[in-house]
Amino acid sequence: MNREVALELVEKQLTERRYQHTLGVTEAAIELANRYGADVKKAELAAIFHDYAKFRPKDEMRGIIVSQGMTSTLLDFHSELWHAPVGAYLVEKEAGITNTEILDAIRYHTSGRVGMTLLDKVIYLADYIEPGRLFPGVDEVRETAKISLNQAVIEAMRNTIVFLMKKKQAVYPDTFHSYNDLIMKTK
Ligand code: DGI
Ligand code: FE
Ligand code: FE
Ligand code: FE
Repeated sequence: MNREVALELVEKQLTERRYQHTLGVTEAAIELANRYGADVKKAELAAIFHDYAKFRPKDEMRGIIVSQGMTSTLLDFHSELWHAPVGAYLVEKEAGITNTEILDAIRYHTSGRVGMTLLDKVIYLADYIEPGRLFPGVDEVRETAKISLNQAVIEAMRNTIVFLMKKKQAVYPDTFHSYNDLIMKTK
């Protein structure tokens, strides 16, 4: 699928603000893919579709998680986590994207996973550092992203975990597992 068709499909699913975020993630993902040797076309498509399910009603997402046999513990955690796996499912079903690497990068873009692929990392990081993001500490991560993909993903995960803890929110176990996995693999 080409960029224009993909953007048209996604634009209908999102608010203007979220669509602008998506364009930012797409540019960031292309840049990271070029820098770190990921497949640029796959990075572009995964970025365009990564937040496809962001505005689906909670009941619809819950229904898909149950009917598709997705990890049921997801339902015990914040509903913000749901749009990633549900998005992977809907992007295949509604947009006809079948490439597993692209679908996995969408599926794991919020939590990460143990054994993240190069493409998973590119999308995770692009989502965090795209130009529209204003998180405290994001500029540091942008700088790290120029030097080390793994270190930058670790910093983004650490910031996210700390942010959630400060808000006294539960942290989804996959988020910790992804962080630990990268820390132990990266020196
Ligand atoms: O969809 P985006 O806003 O572009 O970004 P995202 O998909 O990376 O994250 C969506 C939200 O999910 C964000 O507010 C942070 C939150 N989040 C990320 N990891 C966890 C989490 N929330 C909980 N409760 N636990 C997590 O592990
Ligand atoms: Fe997201
Ligand atoms: Fe993210
Ligand atoms: Fe996003």
